[in-house]
Amino acid sequence: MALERTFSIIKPDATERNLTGAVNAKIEEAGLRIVAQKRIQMTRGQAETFYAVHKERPFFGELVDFMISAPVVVQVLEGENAITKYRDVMGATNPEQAAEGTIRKAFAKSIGENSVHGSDAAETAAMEIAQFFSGNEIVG
Ligand code: RTP
Ligand code: MG
Repeated sequence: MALERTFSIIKPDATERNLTGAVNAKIEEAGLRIVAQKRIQMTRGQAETFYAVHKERPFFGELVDFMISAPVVVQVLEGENAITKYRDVMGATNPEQAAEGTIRKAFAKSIGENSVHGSDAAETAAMEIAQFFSGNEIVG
């Protein structure tokens, strides 16, 4: 299979606890390559756009408030089957259901403050990457 790219966010609960390197170690151990990365303070507008698919959900306001509560690290990850592979490495949304060895099992605090985001499909990966990175910032 050809190389694929996915979009990742190391969320505020993880950056606040200085876990950026620990999360990146799990990403790299899984065979994914970090081909773009920057630490940013998301604006409310950026967070609302990013999670627009969830805007009717009861947790939307809480989710946006959380995503702007501290800096995040946005990333592009590259590898074979990167989208599915990263979802596997992340573990289930709710850390209580996340498998042993996954990022969320190791680090997530709750279903809301769950340490990482990863794209769920090729189309969303392309959209999410384009929201935060220009082409010349990604070096594969
Ligand atoms: P993500 O989009 O962040 O990678 O997470 P996901 O696919 O595993 O989960 P999704 O259903 O897309 O939910 C997006 C994020 O919203 C927060 N959430 N809070 N309080 C709640 O019940 C609740 N449910 C979801 C989480 O931060 C989740 O990652
Ligand atoms: Mg999702």
